[in-house]
Amino acid sequence: MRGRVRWMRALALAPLLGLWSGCSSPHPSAAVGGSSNTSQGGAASAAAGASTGAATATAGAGGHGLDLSLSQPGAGNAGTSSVYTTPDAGQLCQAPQLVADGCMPGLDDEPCNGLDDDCDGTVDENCPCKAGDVQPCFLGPPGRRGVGACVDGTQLCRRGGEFAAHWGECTDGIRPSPETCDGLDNDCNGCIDDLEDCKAEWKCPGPGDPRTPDGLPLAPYPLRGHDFYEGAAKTWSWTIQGGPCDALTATPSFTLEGADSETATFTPKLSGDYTVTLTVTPEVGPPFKCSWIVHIEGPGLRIELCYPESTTYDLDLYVKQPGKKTPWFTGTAQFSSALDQCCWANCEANLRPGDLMPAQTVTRADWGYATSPLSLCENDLQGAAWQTLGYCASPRLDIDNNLVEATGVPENINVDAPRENETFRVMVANFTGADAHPLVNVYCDGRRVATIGAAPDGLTNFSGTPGSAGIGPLWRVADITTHVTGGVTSCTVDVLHPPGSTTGFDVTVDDARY
Ligand SMILES: [Ca+2]
Ligand SMILES: [Ca+2]
Ligand SMILES: [Ca+2]
Ligand SMILES: [Ca+2]
Repeated sequence: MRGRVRWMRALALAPLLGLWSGCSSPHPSAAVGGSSNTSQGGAASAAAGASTGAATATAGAGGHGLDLSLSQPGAGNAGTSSVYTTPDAGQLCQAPQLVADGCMPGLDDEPCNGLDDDCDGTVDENCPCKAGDVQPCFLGPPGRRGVGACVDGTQLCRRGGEFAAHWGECTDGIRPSPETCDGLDNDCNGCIDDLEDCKAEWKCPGPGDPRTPDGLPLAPYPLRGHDFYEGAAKTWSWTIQGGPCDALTATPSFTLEGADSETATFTPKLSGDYTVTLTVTPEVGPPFKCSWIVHIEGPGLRIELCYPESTTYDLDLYVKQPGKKTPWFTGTAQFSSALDQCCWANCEANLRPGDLMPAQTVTRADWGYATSPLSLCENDLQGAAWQTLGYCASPRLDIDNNLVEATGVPENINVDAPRENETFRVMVANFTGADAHPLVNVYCDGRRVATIGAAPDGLTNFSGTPGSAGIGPLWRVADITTHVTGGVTSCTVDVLHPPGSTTGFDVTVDDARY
């Protein structure tokens, strides 16, 4: 039985817990586009100098080097004939069609729009936000957003301790970087490979490139080096960078096979953005590198739980049926589950009535949604069981990380097609009872809209009675309200605080209340 298995497992692991030293590592932020901005102005200068003077880089405001200001229209008209030799460059490589940077230095309060309007290196400083919310952002000259290779990153609203909540660093995405001869507009000035005598052998993919389609969580994603470089190579090397859970856990949220081969396969376990980097050493010439973002998009509402203790502790993710506000448990321990919620007992491919104590009849969580195509779940750890059923349920728990069925993996609950104005309460139960540090991501139509519990705004004292002996520690994370318009789902996330409080996490021990 689940309860017994879990309890024995916890006992067996107890001596190890004191030795566990934590595996968190700094989030590898902004590996793409370069964490150092200082070379960009120089590169733009070089490009301009090598060309006709159609584009003139000016010194970055404040010396941060992000400013890739171009001269105003007219300044470069003397050299309207293109010297760029790539056929893709075309007319855009001439002033005034080159993209202006749009910087407005010296703003008192920059607009709250996900842009670094004043080009001081921070996005939406002084803008209000709700702790835990995630917004798209672009750390580069505002005029370069969405141009060429440039892709938005994300930033998380931080609680801020004694200060008001504020937007944190804008990470990931792809920022302007020095132009290289690779078939891409790296500096996002509207002009591909604006370098003298550039004949690209490399064809790095940019946003929306058909060679880099969106993927699905848990589905193998093929990578083929010759899609990007047709020549002979001495070595191929692939690396993947994931999202917030990969900054937290020792076990990557993806697998990668063939990392040193021309063809590789990566399989993401989570939604969100994965940055893929291919490094090739050609038979002749220096190594070369392409980076791009693969968007992994589960439809509808997707809630992910990850935690650094996931190989030694058992935490469980719960989502309450919209409209229900009943206690989370009906008895005196965590395997006495109420069943008006999606959880390990009633939401996986395999139903588990025998693991409840006392045993009770279990029917699949059914909130009136249509079933979903098999492609959404046939690759998860219970994929064979879903294939036998012939459909994916919605809601659906991909897998219960209970250290027996699975270990070291995130837990995900999916509602593939939520309806307009439904509110879902999310709860994390600590079955092991020892102090744990969970993080919850919320995605709507594949876009991350909230991250709750990430350092430095993490949970403290999420510990207490094990779930086998009592209700134990429960974290009521957030209420998520879905908005559905024209087949597109967006979400409002309200992070929950203790009753009567406007800050802190709503954590209790031995209290089953909604
Ligand atoms: Ca702004
Ligand atoms: Ca700014
Ligand atoms: Ca360019
Ligand atoms: Ca280029």
